[in-house]
Amino acid sequence: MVSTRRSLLAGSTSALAALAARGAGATTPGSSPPLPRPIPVAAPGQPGLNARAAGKGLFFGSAVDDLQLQGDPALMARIVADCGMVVGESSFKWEALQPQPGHFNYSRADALMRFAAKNRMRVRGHTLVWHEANPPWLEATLTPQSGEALLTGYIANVCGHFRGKIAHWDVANEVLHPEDKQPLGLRATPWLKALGPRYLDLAFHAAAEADPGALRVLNEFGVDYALPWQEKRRVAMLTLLQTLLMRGVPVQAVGLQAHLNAAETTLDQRGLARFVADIAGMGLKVIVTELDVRDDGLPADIPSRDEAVAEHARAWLDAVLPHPAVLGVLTWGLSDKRSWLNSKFPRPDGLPQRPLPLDAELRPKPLWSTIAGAFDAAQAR
Ligand code: 9MR
Repeated sequence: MVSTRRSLLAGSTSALAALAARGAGATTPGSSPPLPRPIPVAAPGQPGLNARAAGKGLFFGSAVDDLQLQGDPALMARIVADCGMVVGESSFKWEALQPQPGHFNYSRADALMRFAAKNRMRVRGHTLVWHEANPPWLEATLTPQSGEALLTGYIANVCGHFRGKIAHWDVANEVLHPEDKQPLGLRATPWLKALGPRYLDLAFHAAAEADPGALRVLNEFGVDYALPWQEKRRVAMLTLLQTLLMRGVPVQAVGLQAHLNAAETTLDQRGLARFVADIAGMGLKVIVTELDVRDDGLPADIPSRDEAVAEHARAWLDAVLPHPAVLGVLTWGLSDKRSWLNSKFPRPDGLPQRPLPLDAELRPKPLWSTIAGAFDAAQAR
């Protein structure tokens, strides 16, 4: 399952690139001033990431932030060039769609829908049930008595509004937190407290009823490494899926968020590949939903930082992408211009993180080439 040969080849290519980069910066007595370091740029006319993915029956996409959608045409042009799918970074969350009880506001989400339709891109809906990004009124009103109607009424309205136009719904997001010591390793969210684990049954059934054509996804983070707390989450995920499927809950896919950490040394490709195979063995699809690679544990030097980020993602993708149940990859933003990681995990030296495929000037980085190479090397499905 793990493509060692490809990793080695890919590794030697990047080692060559690193040598070339160093060479370009070197000076000899009497020579002209150092040239800028070469950046691996997609040649003009070279296919974008989604075109490469589509050649193998996969897709590539990115999260889109509202402000960038409205005010950054250069970035949006790059999104169009590289993406076949977009997902609202915040515009489809509960606080955006129903800020007041009884009042739905689809303006931000509809703006993304129009952008996607105009540019022939598909859209993921993110997310119906989560413990974050909820309007204050919701948690104030949520009780064991009101919970079911609140949840199913919301999902019927939202999935009904977008019916037939959404490729996937993240029906439930980040539901695991074994440290909370709840049944099935579930997170002690307001939903769990009000309704027990059956809040998941209600959510998936309501989504299936309101928009049967949208793929129903359980989206989760923290299942990437052989760290004890992540191993626990993998086991909890497999048990939860088995339980849901046995109860006839219509979950169809697992989203692996893939918020990776370039300084993490416990990536276990075999274990990760087995985890994907176990999910697929239950008849479920897998989507890489929020890939980015934090670099706050790495030294500042940009070329080596970019190489390390790309190598880390390459190792992760080498383990996951070969499985035919994997449908595609989305990154959590396309350009380093803006990333949630800068506020959540600021670098100690104050420099911005470089977690995404394009740099802040929208030039492709080694991570772009890694993702392109992973699609080029993938088996057609
Ligand atoms: O990147 C998102 C950030 O801008 C929002 O403030 C935050 C809360 O809505 O959500 C971030 O996106 C998260 C995603 O919805 C779920 N997985 C983790 C992402 C990063 O926190």
